[in-house]
Amino acid sequence: MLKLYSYFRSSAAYRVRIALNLKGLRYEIVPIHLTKAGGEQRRPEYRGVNPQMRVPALVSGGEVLTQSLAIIEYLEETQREPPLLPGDPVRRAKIRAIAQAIACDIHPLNNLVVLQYLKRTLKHDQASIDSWYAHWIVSGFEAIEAMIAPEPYAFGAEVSLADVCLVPQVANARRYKVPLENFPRIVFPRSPMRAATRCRSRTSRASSRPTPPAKSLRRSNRRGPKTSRTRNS
Ligand SMILES: N[C@@H](CCC(=O)N[C@@H](CS)C(=O)NCC(=O)O)C(=O)O
Repeated sequence: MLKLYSYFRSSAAYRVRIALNLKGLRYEIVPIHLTKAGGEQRRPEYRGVNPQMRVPALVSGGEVLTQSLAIIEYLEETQREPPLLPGDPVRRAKIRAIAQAIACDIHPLNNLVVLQYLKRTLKHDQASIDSWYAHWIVSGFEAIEAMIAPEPYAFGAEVSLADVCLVPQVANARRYKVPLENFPRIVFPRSPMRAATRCRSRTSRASSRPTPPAKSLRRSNRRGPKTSRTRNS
């Protein structure tokens, strides 16, 4: 079975959970708590899994794969149905552009290590950090708003890699109370987006959504309670 090192609040891991569930793949989650006890991602055991000390990491056939977009493209190549990238190269490039606008341009500026550096090293207060966080989402979303045309998904009638990346980024924006009323296209496809957000593995019925892990260290696709105060991306 596939094994996903994941943190419930990680939007990068959330992308992979959505892709796994859309494709109906069975997987076991190994929770890596990013803030508890200095961050489990920094422990030597996990550093051995992913030297970047970040989630997600996917173990498939004994190989460790990292970087959410690389993992999703691997899943796309090994489990084509349902496709997250269309056959047409132009549409594929446009979908990848949205995925990269989120994963390469917005998210890295709001990642946990960045927020911790702003707080602990540069001594910014929480209000400035929240403003930083909102700024990069808003400027990124302004561009993305002009690049998609929900019909009802970001690029047509079928869910794509763009939606797989948009859903977690919108969830982050909502968690930080970033105003989204100027982004009707991004938030427009409410029911289909919700469907993608909540999509469950056909085999395991695991939810992709950010739910904290159960008390046990290791769980296999079980849902936990709903809230936590920890802030990160
Ligand atoms: N580009 C990477 C980003 C991975 C990443 O930064 N994950 C965050 C959580 S969303 C993380 O593990 N952060 C650990 C830390 O900041 O210490 C990907 O797409 O997988």
